[in-house]
Amino acid sequence: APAAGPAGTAADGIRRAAVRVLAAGWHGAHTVPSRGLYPHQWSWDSAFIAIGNARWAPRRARLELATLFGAQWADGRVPHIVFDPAVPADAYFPGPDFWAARAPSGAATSGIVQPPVHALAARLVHAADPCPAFLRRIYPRLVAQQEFLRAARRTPDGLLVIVHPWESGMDNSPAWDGPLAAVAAEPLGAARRDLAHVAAGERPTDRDYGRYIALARAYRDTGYRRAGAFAVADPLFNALYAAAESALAEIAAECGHDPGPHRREAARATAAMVGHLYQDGLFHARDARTGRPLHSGSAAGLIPLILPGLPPEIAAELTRAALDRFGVAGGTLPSLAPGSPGFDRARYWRGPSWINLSWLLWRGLRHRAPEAADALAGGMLAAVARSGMREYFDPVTLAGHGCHDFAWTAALVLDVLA
Ligand code: 9WN
Repeated sequence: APAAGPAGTAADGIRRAAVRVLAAGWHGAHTVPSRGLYPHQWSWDSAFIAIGNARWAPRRARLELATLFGAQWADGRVPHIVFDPAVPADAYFPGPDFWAARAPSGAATSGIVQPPVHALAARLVHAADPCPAFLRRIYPRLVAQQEFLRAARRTPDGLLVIVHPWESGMDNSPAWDGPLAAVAAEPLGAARRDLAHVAAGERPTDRDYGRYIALARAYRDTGYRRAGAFAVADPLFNALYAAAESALAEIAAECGHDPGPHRREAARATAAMVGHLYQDGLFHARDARTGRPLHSGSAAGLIPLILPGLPPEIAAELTRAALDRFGVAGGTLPSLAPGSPGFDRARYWRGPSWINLSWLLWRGLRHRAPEAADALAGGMLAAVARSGMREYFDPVTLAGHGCHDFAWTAALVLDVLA
């Protein structure tokens, strides 16, 4: 952990820096992940941001979620980007013209989703600053978000699939290399904007982008109803879906509704993951088109530790994997187990440490392996003390990578410090 400095403790300095980043990213009703690289509202970013804002500006936390759910579609889907009309259309690629989608509210949005962290966020926002009216308003929205996933994305064996790597939140994870190899890359039709902000060696490749665009176009051209040639069951996405049902059970009880159906759905989703995605001490994604497991060594496979109903023997094996294969006792969680094919300490989701994954695992380990959880908490603080609120970090040296002043990094270290 960082040492105390002359101007107060190191924790105070981190807190002040985090609040500065969140305040600078606030746009009146939502927060941008990064002012240059990601100038709109992103779905799972907003959930993490709300969790941090709840610690110092709870009204902003509630408004963040309300704004995002204000752009929810009639079918319940929460789009992964809500475009800010005040930002030039070409500031981010692919922008609103590419996605060509509108929510009933009139907001321009994308048409894909991201991991459903929002019910957990709503529960934590309420716990930090109780507001029954907020919970009552957001509850049916959160239920509709889950219903969309069940209706549109559930396979016969009870798992949810994502239809685009961007839906995983871990865009260029090596887990997707196999299924993506079957997708023909297409010309982008416009310039990548990300490379104006971040070095190419820290971002997905051009070939990745050609495939991302081909898949997004194929889905778009069916009115976002039938997906292109990519369908995978991801343990991170499925774990967050099941965790959302557990959070919804608590929210339902607070709102005077029956928590039973949510509890049962959480248990059912957990059992489906254990039955189909767990092998040799880790959860693995599965290609829903071929039925094959995708053994990549992705840290997504540890995130089911957040599930309260995980069988204890599996929780113990996963904890062992976190310690032995990912080395979390050293304080960092690499996004890919070191030594796995494709491991790269600087390139995006292929090795660097991300604060959101560390935070999720920290929560999962707190009651199971408190020493490992404390090491992760110390490691998150050490990373931002060394390099600032960067988007991701070298898991060995803690050097910063990606953009600066990244909102969920700031938000989640505030939560760790609370
Ligand atoms: C595509 C905003 C988002 C995060 C994702 C992260 C990155 C976008 C991009 O940025 O993805 O959605 O342009 O690379 O991978 O997890 O939500 O911070």
